[in-house]
Amino acid sequence: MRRAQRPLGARRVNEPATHPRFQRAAFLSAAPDLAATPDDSGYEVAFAGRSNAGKSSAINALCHQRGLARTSKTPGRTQQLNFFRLDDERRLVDLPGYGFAKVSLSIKQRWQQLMERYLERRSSLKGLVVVMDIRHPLTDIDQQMIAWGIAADLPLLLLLTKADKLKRGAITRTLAEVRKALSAASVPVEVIAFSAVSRLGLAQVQEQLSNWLAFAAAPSEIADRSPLHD
Ligand SMILES: Nc1nc2c(ncn2[C@@H]2O[C@H](COP(=O)(O)OP(=O)(O)OP(=O)(O)O)[C@@H](O)[C@H]2O)c(=O)[nH]1
Ligand SMILES: [Mg+2]
Repeated sequence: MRRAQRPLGARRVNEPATHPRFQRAAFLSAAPDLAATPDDSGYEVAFAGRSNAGKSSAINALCHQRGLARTSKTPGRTQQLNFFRLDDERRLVDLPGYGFAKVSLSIKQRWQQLMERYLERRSSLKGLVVVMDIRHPLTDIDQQMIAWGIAADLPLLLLLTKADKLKRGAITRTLAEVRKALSAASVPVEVIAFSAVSRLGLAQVQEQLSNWLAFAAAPSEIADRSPLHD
């Protein structure tokens, strides 16, 4: 289900305002382990990625709230699963970052077990967003995360973020490389160039997440749809 890409140079002013369904997001809880996670019911979408990749910034951009998920220049800031409530049955999750240096093997193993189990067992989890710096996508540990997502049969959205740091040609090349690398995946994979700064790709992310979270289309969206494509 590839769709035509939005123009890469699209400016922030051209992006539609965030839908109220995301703007309403509020912090729900932080869980250090699976036992502390909220009820496993309804619909959940999780954001995974290397430390400092831009997960929390992506969630904030998506929800139009600067301080919703805490961002930091210090890698490894988010060490718990942070849950954000969209409504009674829908949540976003900011997962602990991975790949940061200077942590012990036992912390790494604990993280690995937590991620694998969460992806495998969480039945409300409807899709996994893997956030990668567009300048260094698909590192070994990203590929491990993607492999766990595929093993758990989760549809994937690969968000190539910090696209504001690259020129258009390099963005297009990287998009093509990452799509090619995942072309044989056994789950649906969408790859989007994104920037929390310029808001490039924001509308596409909202659309994908709205599908996963089973938000009913607003009446105006239904009216816009051609009957041929219903
Ligand atoms: N230029 C640019 N900087 C970004 C973008 N997204 C995030 N950043 C910066 O990258 C740094 C890390 O962003 P975070 O959102 O905190 O990253 P994170 O993945 O949540 O990191 P951890 O919580 O440590 O796992 C911050 O200094 C952000 O301001 C982006 O799209 N463009
Ligand atoms: Mg974070």
